[in-house]
Amino acid sequence: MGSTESQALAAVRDAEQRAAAAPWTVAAVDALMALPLPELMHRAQVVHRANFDPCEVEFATLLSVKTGGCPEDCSYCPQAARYDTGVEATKLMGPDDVLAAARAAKDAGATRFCMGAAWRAPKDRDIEKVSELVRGVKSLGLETCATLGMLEEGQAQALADAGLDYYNHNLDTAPEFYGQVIKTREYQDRLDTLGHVRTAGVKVCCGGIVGMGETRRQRAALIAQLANLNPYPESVPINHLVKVEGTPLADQEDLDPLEFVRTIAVARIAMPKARVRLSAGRRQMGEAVQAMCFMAGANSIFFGEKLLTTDNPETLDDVALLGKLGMYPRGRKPGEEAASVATENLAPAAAAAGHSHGGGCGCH
Ligand code: SAM
Ligand code: DTB
Ligand code: SF4
Repeated sequence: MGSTESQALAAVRDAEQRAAAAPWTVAAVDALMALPLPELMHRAQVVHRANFDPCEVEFATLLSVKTGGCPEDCSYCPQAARYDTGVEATKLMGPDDVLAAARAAKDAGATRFCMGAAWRAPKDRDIEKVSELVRGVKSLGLETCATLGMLEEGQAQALADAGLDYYNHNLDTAPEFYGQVIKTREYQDRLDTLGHVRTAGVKVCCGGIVGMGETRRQRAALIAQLANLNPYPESVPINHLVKVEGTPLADQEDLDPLEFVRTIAVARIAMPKARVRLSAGRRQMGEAVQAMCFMAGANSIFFGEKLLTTDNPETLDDVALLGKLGMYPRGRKPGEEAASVATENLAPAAAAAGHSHGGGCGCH
C-alpha cells in the first residue's frame, strides 16, 4: 500500500473514531473546510468509498402535500404567508392524488418519497391524515419520509406506527446565525423535535441551507451541530438557497460554488455513513458544480421536476448527467438485476435526452 493511500486510510479511521467517540469542534470542521481543495476532495472520497459505492445515487422525490400559508417567518421560504411570493395556500391533499404522484415517482426510479407540509406544527388530526398517506405510500414499496414542522412526542410515535421511515427536520444553519434567519421558533425547538423523532424510532433526515449570508465558520458550525447529534442523522440534505422573489433573502449575494462543494465534502467526512443529499438549488448550479458535489461525497438527490414550490432540474437532464458521469441510481448497478424498479422506464428518457453510449451507466 502506498504511503498516500495509507495516510488516507488513517484519516478515515481518524474521522470514524472522532464520530464515534468525541464531539466535532467547530474549529476542527473549519480546519477541514480550509484544506486545499484537492486534499479535501481526496479525504472526502476516501471516506465515501469506505462506506458507499461512489457511483451510486439515491433518488428521492418530493411532493408538497400542503402548500403555503405558513405562519412562520423563515427568511428563505416562499411558503411563509407573510411574504408576497405568489405561492397560493392549499389544503392537505387527499390519498388518491398523493398515491398517484407516488406511483409516478416510483415508475420514474425514485426509491424514497418525501411529503412536505407548510405547517409550523401539525395538529393531531393532521397527523391522522398524514399517517394514512404514509401507509399508502409505503404499501407501494417506497421508503417514506415526511416533513411537517415541529412534532410532539406522541405525534412522532403515531407516524412511526404508520410505518414512517424518515422524518425531515432541518437545523438549517449555525446556532449563531439562526436568529438572523428565523425568529418565530428557536434552535432548541428543532433539537427537541429531532429528539422526539429519534425516541419514536424514526430515522432522522436533517441538514441545512448554505448561501444565506453565513460565514464559512458558520457553515462549519452547522456541520458540527449535525455531526454531534448522537447518533448523527441517517440522511443529511444540504440545500443551496433558492432565492425566491418576495422573500427577505431574494437578493442575497451569490455564494462561491466551491464553498458549497467544500460544505458537501466536510459533511461527508464528518458523517461518514450518512446519505448526503445534494438538495435544493441544483437547477441553478449547473452540471460541473453538481458533478463536483458527487465527487465530494453527495450520494442522494431530489429527482423530479419540482421541489416543493420551486423548480428542480428536468428529469431527462438528470438522467443525462448521471449517464455522462457513469453514475447510476441506487439499486441499479449496471450488469446486476434491478433491485426493485423497472429499469426500462429510464432508458427512453435517456435516449430522448441524447444520452447514448456503450451502456456503462445505469440508465440503460
Ligand atoms: N414546514 C416544515 C418545516 O419548516 O420544518 C417543512 C417544510 S420546509 C419547506 C423544509 C425545508 O426546506 C426547510 O427547513 C429548508 O431547509 C428548506 N427550504 C425551504 N425553502 C428553501 C429555499 N428557498 N432554498 C433552499 N431550501 C429551502
Ligand atoms: C430539504 O432539506 N429540502 C427540501 C425538503 N427538505 C423538504 C425542500 C426544499 C425546498 C426548496 C424551496 C421550495 O421548492 O419551496
Ligand atoms: Fe413554514 Fe417550513 Fe417554510 Fe418555515 S420553512 S416558513 S416552517 S413552510
